[in-house]
Amino acid sequence: MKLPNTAQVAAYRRDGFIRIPNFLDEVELRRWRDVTDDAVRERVAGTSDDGGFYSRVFTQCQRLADTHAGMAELILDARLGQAAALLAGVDGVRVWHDQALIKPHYGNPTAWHLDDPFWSFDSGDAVSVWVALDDATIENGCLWYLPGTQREARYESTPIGENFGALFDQYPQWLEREPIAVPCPAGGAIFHNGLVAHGAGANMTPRPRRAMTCAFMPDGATYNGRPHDMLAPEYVASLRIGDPIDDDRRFPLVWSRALAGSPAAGD
Ligand SMILES: O=C(O)CCC(=O)C(=O)O
Ligand SMILES: [Fe+2]
Repeated sequence: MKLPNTAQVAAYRRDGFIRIPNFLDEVELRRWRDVTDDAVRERVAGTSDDGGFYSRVFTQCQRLADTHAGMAELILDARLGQAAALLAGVDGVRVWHDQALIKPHYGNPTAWHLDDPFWSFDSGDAVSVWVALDDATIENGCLWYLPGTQREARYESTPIGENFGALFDQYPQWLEREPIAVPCPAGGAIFHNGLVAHGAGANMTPRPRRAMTCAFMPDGATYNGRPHDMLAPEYVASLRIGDPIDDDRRFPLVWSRALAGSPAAGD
């Protein structure tokens, strides 16, 4: 697993995303694929596709690390957290949620959206990693970004629904911007800021486009009052707006400068 270098950190800070090809080596990629396939198979066993639009945007499985030991090993790898912390420029990161995102063959596009406004903390430093388990291409629904939009975003959520461009009703000033397609080879990773505008095209191929992702919350992020499945009722009951979301059991600290006893240096 590769840590971002100085140029990649600078590009991330400017654009709100960075692609790191060869993030995983071949052995690691095989493991990420096997573990993700197994964890998803286990999670979806006995459930059925409701046939709705969203179920064909992707098969989405969150918090697989909570129920699958192999996935926990991958997601709680301190190097993954260190890469995220280094890009965001923060002293520590916690898992908000991992999620497998398997866009099925001929799957629907992923509507343009921002991530952080769905979440229970407001932060300009939230960072997600998106690991390509298959080559993500223009044909099968790779990610697209509007560079720099993380600096102009507000904490208002747009549904990831059938209305592909609904985000632009909220941000008409972004309609004139040119989006960047970010194809990513299998084993590569894209890191993005939780406030940067992004989406993905339809999968125009007869094969799935698999990705394993994780959203990291900067250590010290505080509760904003927004409900979310990640916050169990008994935990919400213990939280007041402004309290740090820092229960180590629910939101593990994957990497912190203090624990590592070293800077988040990448090169
Ligand atoms: O995989 C996709 O199509 C969308 C991914 C995404 O929105 C994310 O990782 O935040
Ligand atoms: Fe997203």
